[in-house]
Amino acid sequence: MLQPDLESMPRPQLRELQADRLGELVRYAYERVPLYRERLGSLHLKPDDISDPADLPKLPFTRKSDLRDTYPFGMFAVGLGAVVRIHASTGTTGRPTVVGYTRHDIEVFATVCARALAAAGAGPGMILHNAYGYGLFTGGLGFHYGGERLGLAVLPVSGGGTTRQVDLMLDFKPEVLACTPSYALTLGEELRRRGVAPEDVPLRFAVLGAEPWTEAMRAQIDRLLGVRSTNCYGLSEIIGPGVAAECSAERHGSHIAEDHFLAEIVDPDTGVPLPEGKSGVLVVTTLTKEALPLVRYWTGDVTSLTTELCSCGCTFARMGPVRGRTDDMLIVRGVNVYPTQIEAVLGGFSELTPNYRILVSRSGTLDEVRVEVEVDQAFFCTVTGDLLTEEVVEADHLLRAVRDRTAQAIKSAVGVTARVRLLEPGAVPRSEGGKIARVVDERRLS
Ligand code: DLL
Repeated sequence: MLQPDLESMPRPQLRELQADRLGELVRYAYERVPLYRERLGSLHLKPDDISDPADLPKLPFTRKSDLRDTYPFGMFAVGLGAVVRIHASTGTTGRPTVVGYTRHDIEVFATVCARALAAAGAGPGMILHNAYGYGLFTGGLGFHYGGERLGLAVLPVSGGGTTRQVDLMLDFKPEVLACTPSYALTLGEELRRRGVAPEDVPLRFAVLGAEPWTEAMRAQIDRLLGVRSTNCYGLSEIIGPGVAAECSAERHGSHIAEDHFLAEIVDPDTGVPLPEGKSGVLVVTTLTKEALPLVRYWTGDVTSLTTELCSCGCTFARMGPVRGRTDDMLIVRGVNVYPTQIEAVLGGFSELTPNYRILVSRSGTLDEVRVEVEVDQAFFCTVTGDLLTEEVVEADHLLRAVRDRTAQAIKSAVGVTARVRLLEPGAVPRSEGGKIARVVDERRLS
C-alpha cells in the first residue's frame, strides 16, 4: 500500500472524513460553479443541507451533457490561472468532454495512480513500461505521474508501434506494464510470435484498464505475458485512472479511493440508490477536486459495491467489474446485451481466443447478430491450417461442433440468437494501443 494510514482507515473514521469533505465540497461547488448554484437554488437547498453522504439523494445527478452544454470550461470552479493541465475525451458523438486540474488535483491524480501500481505489486527499483496513450487521454500522463510518485523508473512508450515496444521490453526488462487489456493481448501475441516463452518475459505485473475485460481475457494475458494482472478503473470526468484499482492479493473487485471519491450505486431507470451488492449505475462525487468538482456524476458504468473486508488490509469499498457503460449496451430484438456477456461465453471455450467482434445489422425489421471469433492457434493447426471460410468450417465436424456449441451457449447465456463465424488466428483487427472497438452496429450507420 502507498498510504496505509489512509487506505486501511477503519470505516467509521473514513465515513467521518467523507462527511466532512462532502460538506466542504458542496459549499465550494455552490459558491464557484453557476450550474450547482442554480440546481441547489431551484430545489431551495443550501450547501449546509448536504453534510452527510446520506443527504446526497436530495441532489440531482450531474451528467456528461452538463459538461457538454458548458463546453469547454463552464463547469471549472477556478480561473485558468489556477489550472495546470487540461485533458479531453473525444467520444464518438458531439463535443469532447473537457476536464481541468489544479496543481493539487495533479497531486491527487498521481497519488491514486501510484496506489493502483502499489496495489498491483509494483515498487521502487522497478521499470514501468507505460503503453497507455499520452496526450489528451488521461491514461498515459496519469500512470506517468503515478509511476514517478511511487518511485518507479517510467518508460513513456505510449501506444502503438508494437514491434518496437517488444524490443524495448526485451532490452530494458521492465517488471511493470500499464496499458489497456486489449493492447496487453496484442503485446503478448507479438512476444509469442517471436517465440519468447512467458517465463522469459521480464514483466511481473500489469495494471490494465480503460475498457471492459473478462476473467477469460485476464487468464490469457497472464499466460502470454507471465504476469499477475490487475484492473484499474477510472474516467476523465472524475480524474482519470486511479478512481478504483484491484489489489493483487485478491483480484476480486477494485478498491475505490474513497478518501477522494464517494461512490453510490443507483437504479439505471429510477435513479434511486440501491443497497450494497445490487448491480446498478455507478455515481461518483469528487471529495477533493479543485478545478472540476462534480456532485453525483452519472458515470453510466454498471457495477456493484461491497464493503466486505479484503485480505489485503485495504478498507476501501470494492466495485465489481464494469460490464460497460449503459451506452455500450446493445438492444437486440428487445434484449439488453453487453459485449462483455458474449466475451465471457467465448472465454469458456478452449478452442477460441479473446479476439472477437460483434456485428449487429438489421434485415427488414429484424435485428441480426453475428459474432466473429478467432480460433486458438493450436486448435487451428490440428483441424486445418487453411483459411476458415464458411465452407471449410461446414465441412469439418470439429469446427462445426465448436461453432454450433458457441452459438448455443450465447443463446442460453445472453438470450439472443447469434450467427457465429469462426476465423483463423490473426483475422480480427488488434488494439494498436488504445481502447478497442468490439462492436460494429451497422444499424447506427444507416
Ligand atoms: O479510460 C481512464 C482510464 C485510463 C482508466 C487508464 C483506466 C486506465 P475515459 O477515456 O474517460 O477514461 O473513459 C472512461 O472507460 O466510464 C468506463 O466505461 C471505461 N473504463 C475505464 N476503466 C475501465 C475498467 C479512462 N477498468 C470510461 N473496466 C469509463 C471497464 C472501464 N471499463
